Amino acid sequence: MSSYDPSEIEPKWQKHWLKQKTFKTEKASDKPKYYVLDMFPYPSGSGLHVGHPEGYTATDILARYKRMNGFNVLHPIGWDAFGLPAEQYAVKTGTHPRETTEKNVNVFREQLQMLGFSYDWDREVNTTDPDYYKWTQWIFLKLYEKGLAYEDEAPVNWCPELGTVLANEEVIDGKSEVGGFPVVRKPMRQWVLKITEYAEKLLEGLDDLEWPESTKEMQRNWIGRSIGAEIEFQVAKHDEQLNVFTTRPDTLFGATYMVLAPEHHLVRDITTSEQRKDVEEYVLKAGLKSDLERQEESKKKTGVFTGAYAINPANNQEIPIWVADYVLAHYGTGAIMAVPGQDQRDWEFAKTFDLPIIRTVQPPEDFEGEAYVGDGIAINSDFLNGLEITEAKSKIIDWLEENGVGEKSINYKLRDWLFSRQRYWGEPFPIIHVDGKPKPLPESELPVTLPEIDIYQPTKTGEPPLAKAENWVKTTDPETGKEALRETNTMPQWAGSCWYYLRYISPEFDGGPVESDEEKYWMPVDLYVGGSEHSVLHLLYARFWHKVLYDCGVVSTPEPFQKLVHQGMILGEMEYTAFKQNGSYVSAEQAEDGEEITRERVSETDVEKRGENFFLKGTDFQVESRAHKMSKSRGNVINPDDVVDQYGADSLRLYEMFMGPLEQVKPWSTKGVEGVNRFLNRAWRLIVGDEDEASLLSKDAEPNADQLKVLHEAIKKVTDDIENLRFNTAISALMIFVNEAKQWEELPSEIAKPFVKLLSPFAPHIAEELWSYLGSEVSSISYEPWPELNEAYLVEKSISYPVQVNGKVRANIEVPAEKAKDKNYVLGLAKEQKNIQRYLDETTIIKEIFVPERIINFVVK
Ligand code: ANZ
Repeated sequence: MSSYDPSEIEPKWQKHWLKQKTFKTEKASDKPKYYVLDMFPYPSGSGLHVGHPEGYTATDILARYKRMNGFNVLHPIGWDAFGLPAEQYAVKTGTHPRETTEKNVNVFREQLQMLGFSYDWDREVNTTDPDYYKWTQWIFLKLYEKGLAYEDEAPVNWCPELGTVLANEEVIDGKSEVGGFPVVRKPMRQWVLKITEYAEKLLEGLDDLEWPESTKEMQRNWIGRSIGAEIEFQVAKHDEQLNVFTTRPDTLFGATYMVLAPEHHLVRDITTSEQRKDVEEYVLKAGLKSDLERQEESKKKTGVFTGAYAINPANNQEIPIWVADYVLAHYGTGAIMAVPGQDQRDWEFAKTFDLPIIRTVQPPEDFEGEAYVGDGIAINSDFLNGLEITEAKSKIIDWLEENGVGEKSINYKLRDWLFSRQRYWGEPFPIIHVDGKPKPLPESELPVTLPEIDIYQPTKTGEPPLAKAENWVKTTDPETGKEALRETNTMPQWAGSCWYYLRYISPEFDGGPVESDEEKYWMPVDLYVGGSEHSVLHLLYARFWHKVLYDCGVVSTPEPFQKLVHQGMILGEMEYTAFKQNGSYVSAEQAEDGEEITRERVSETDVEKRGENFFLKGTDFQVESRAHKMSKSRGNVINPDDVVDQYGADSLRLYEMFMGPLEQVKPWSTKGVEGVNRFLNRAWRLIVGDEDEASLLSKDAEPNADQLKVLHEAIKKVTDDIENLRFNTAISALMIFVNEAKQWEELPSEIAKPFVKLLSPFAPHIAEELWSYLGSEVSSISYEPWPELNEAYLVEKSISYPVQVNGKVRANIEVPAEKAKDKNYVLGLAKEQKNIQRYLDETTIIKEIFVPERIINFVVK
């Protein structure tokens, strides 16, 4: 028989699956459903990287496993294809982003098919397809109808280099997340989505989701709910009130000054003429900084006095009002009461400007810090004195409410979502402007398709590229026939990925984004796998849209993704460094304080692992081991195509699942790929054989108890492990099976078949080939029933012990499994054997050696 050749069998089965539409998903039925979803890729120009197949193999294993367990499985894929790179490429080369996108999609599709993923290719979606974005626009109209989309002239994050506005989430340390270009604040007319209206629902919904706790926590922090109070301060000698939001109303007696954000509307009204010049200068400078810069903790506090005073409602004292940029315009009320005794930022500010500090919570005796933020008893606080913080809080809130100078209040850090971009390659808004006012287009006008243009570059003024498509921009209001202008902003890339999981359910449906009966059957997504970089943005935006669609009656579940798992990043190969001192090797640690140290890169084959550490082979010299992120500049990028060429797709799939727990960050290892490839070869030889090794397969042999036990142990472990997404240990169990089976005289078909089924979700090509070799009548293993566990076979009935006298085996005894570790019982039984008694008679036993479940040895004189 010929040996295992993935390059022959893999393309063969891939063609077969496509032609037979093996993985075509049935519509809603009586069968139980399982919806397993991948985060769809952005089809970049550089093709698939090894991180993609990690999550995609995990979901594919589940999809295949569930099909074999009788589930109707929805396992789709598509393309998140709007986005900046295709547009930047268009700016450079003039190639239409549509062309670039189509080309890249074709490459991605071929690569995914080459890996044998069991997607239903008839359900492929592409966010840039007008038949798709028609419904993205339709959802926007729903948001608009519900008052959740509005235009706002607001200071935005403007990135001159990219020529676009960015969402707060897309700005990191004052630079664009993509490209790292400087971002400045600039007022512009923008579309904004009122995600804040859903803050509470987005928080509550998290509780029942099976998501990583860390991801839920990130969303909670992002939403940032704080409970506190709003308090009114009268501005002295003015008819104005100053409202502040505070989470610590209990510290009101310690408020020694007030701070306004530079953008606060009162700044202009209350600043005295003596202070005017300084204040105006300060406000101007602050406007150029991003929120992040303004809040940097290490930063020295800056500020300026307005000349005005406020009256503390608790004790009627006048306290100065300052302007400082550590107070943000759009959080709370954009103004604070400053309590330097209890707040570190206020403490630093008070120290810088020599403002009074009053402690209102008693710090512990040994406290040496500055502001005291811990628990304690209220002091210097009149009627609050002696109360714990929580008691003091509710007492002062009651007092504020009774006196009409404040009330309990909840604040969220979450801001409304800036939803427009000055780009070409995005969804056009279904909006026209008539007499300068925005007006939604009727549904019958959808989709509003992107016009053809020649120049994709946004202008330096921030006017979007679409503004250049004059014939497109100028239109008429379909309802009144009046002249109108189209909206020229486009939606951000997040839009298409907010609802794509719904489109897969009924990709052809033309009566709405999703067909209702199908939606009721398939939703929610049972398992969603994707990178943790999406913990907040995509996963929060999608939940927001889903909740709006739920409130509109379009979907039937309040949450889209029931269970979520993040695959861990795959790093480059581990790099090893040995250390030399004066020309000879030393351990990495010894090298630290010595002189004349040189470092030497050594290869994986020159090191060995002991415990958690690596050593130069055969020595005690420890080497330093480190794995880095894959990057072009480091030259450690592994291309999945190369791995498939050399070892086959099944080896790549198996290896990525065998590397370690799915969620862990782990380094690539070529040796590891070779290892799983050897395993597949062994499995092949076991069943099919090759020139060097005969097959052990026997069509008529009856399985014996031992073989059944080995098989059912594998069934138990693999099944359990797949259910719990522990793919690495499932693969170990398959390896153990093969190693055991290799020692048998023959391999009964009735054992080989279930084994091949267990292997099939992991390595589907070789499994199909072996399945047909084993004489199957069906065209694919994909719908064969998953092997059923029979616990009865797992029970160990008896254990046999060789019994030695002075190291020579003189007898064998069978011990009931439940007594096999009972030393006295086993030794007693051994001594009763006639053949053993012969050797023990008339001599003395010096020593009895008992290795549980292994061996017995009597040492005699
Ligand atoms: C007085 C006080 C005393 C405060 C104290 C804290 C500690 P979170 O938990 O983030 O909601 N604050 C309110 N609005 C602000 C703004 N626009 N910019 C910067 N800081 C602002 O924090 C709420 C607290 O942050 C509020 O409670 C306020 O300071 C400050 F011992 O008021 B606190």
